[in-house]
Amino acid sequence: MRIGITCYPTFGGSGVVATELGLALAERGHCVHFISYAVPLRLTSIPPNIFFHEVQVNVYPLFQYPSYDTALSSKMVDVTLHEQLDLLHVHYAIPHATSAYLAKQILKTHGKEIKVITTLHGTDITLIGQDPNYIPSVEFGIDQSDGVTAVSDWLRTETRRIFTINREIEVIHNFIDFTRFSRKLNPLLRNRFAPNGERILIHISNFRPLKRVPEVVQIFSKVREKIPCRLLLVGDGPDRTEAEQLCRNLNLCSEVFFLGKYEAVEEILSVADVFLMPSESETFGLAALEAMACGVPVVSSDIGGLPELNIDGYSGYLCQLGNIAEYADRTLRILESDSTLDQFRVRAVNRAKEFESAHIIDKYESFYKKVLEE
Ligand code: GMT
Repeated sequence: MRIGITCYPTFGGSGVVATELGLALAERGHCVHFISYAVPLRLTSIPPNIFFHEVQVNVYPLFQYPSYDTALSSKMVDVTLHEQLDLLHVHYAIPHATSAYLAKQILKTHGKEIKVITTLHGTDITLIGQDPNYIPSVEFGIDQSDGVTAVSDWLRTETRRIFTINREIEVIHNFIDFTRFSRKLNPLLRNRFAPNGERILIHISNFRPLKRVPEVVQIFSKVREKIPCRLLLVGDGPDRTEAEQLCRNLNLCSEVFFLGKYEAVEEILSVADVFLMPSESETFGLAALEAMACGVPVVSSDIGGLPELNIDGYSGYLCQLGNIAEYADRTLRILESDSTLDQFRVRAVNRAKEFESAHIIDKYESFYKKVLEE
């Protein structure tokens, strides 16, 4: 198949999933053309069968808001015609679904039929998608797609609750590549953070308010009252300053490490003992899946799609949103002994294996075939 993939190229779950999917499809012999405003971050090389097309936005002085959506549609038309694409797969509905719809209509005037698939990831439905300024366009873009997928059962239900969508929504969960994500412990690195055998808690995100990073610090503060431990905070974003300030107020600066946008995520996960994810919204929780694949049990909130991934008392624990005492208690349960921690580690990996990439890529491939045949 010849597939166009559009996604946000920055750090963020939807871009990661789109890029890993494109790479896996290319390995299976499909021809994949990424269409976005920059090369996706996880596309660190351009292997065979992968191509990139940059969307150029004209910053004409009349435009207070340069129209990315229009430029994206035009690029989709151009690439589809010249590369003879069979389908456009857009990740994150806003504005990609409506741009793809427009491209499809333009292509009809050129005598070219193209199928459009939209994958819903998260805040495109749960947050920004619910802004009344966007709802009609988002709803239309999704409904006019030839195929729609969502990354969890919860997101499918939520999409149906918020929007009037007539189209079927297929659930295809996030996936994990075990050739990259598995526990490869670097004792020197672990020693750097925890030289006296302290336990290591970790959190990785883009530090947006919905990730509740200050709460991660509060949970850590409670856990360290009971056992010696350290906290690694990986990523960056709007709430970093507040989290840093909290560490200063609580006198935790020598025990909390802000590592910024650390690229070798699997390396840093491999030194950790518990992954904290107290998010107030999470449609699946790709970062938690990456942690589990590296043998790190997850203590997460019980909201959104997280219960479809993290099994309470097995791969980690699910806690009530905002209940800091409960998060701390569950973290301590996992860390109560080496043997308990080891059990959780093994079970976290076992659970992650259910989302192994080959199996999920099969699902995308079958879905593509089904949509193309309709
Ligand atoms: O909000 C983010 O963390 C980024 C966002 C995105 O769409 O880029 O991530 C969402 O998509 C991921 C991949 O499908 C999911 O694993 C995340 O749970 C989801 N994030 C949220 O729902 C907050």
